[in-house]
Amino acid sequence: MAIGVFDSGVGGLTVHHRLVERFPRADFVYLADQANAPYGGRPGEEIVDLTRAGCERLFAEGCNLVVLACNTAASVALRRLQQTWLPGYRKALGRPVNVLGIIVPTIEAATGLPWEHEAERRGDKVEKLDVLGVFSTPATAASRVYEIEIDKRRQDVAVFSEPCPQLARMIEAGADAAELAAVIEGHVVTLAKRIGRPPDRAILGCTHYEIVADLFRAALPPGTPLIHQPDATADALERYFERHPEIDPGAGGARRFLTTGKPGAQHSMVETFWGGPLRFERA
Ligand code: DGN
Repeated sequence: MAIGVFDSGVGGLTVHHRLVERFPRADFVYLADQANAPYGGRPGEEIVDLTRAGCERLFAEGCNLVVLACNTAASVALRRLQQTWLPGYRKALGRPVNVLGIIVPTIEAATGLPWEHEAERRGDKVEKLDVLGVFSTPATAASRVYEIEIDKRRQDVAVFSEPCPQLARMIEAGADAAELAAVIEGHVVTLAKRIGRPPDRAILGCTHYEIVADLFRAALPPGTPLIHQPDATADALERYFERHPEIDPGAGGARRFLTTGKPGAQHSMVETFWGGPLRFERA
């Protein structure tokens, strides 16, 4: 049995990478739906259908748990799939399976105690949290999931989402750093103008953006803490396995990478981030 990690493309590798470090003995299957990437500008129904197809594929590969390492899929499709598809599918499959997202863990890290701890570890400045900036795809921003979920926990925090329509596509295509930096700086400036000042903390609310986290750090005022979804997701998954011993993550240390797009190597920015070559098989 294995843990499945799903994204429209290479962004979810940022989460996968951290999960592999945290659960080295578990078996992992990563699925990139690159034939349909990016998801960020698609209608909601399409995102739901594509996400369900991705989960089915990963369950068919023997996964017991699928982590939607994609804010767009998690914000638009997760609740729908958990409520209307998963219960029946689980019965039909005859084994315990589940689908988890990354947004609630990220929000818990951004607004709760684990954050203070994380910030100290990284040497970031810990300040009172008044204004949180969220950089994401247009679909995630339009879902208002960060605003809604944060408001349930902290009414004293103002959330400003900044949709970045081109960024995931550029990262997926391996655009050069100068081009990416210019786009990121533009979004940081726009967000600061809308707020009237820079945010106190920022969430990279698209897993692709973690690959260029250094460019966000450089564009934001020095010391602005960034919330890291991969860390937050790994923490949440650890707690999940404690509560759900029936979900078996495997113990063979297998790593498979599937894509609905072009099999083979990924571009160099992804391999640099990953720390070595990555071979994708056709899904
Ligand atoms: N990496 C994904 C996310 O976190 O939203 C999706 C990127 C995309 O498909 N636009």
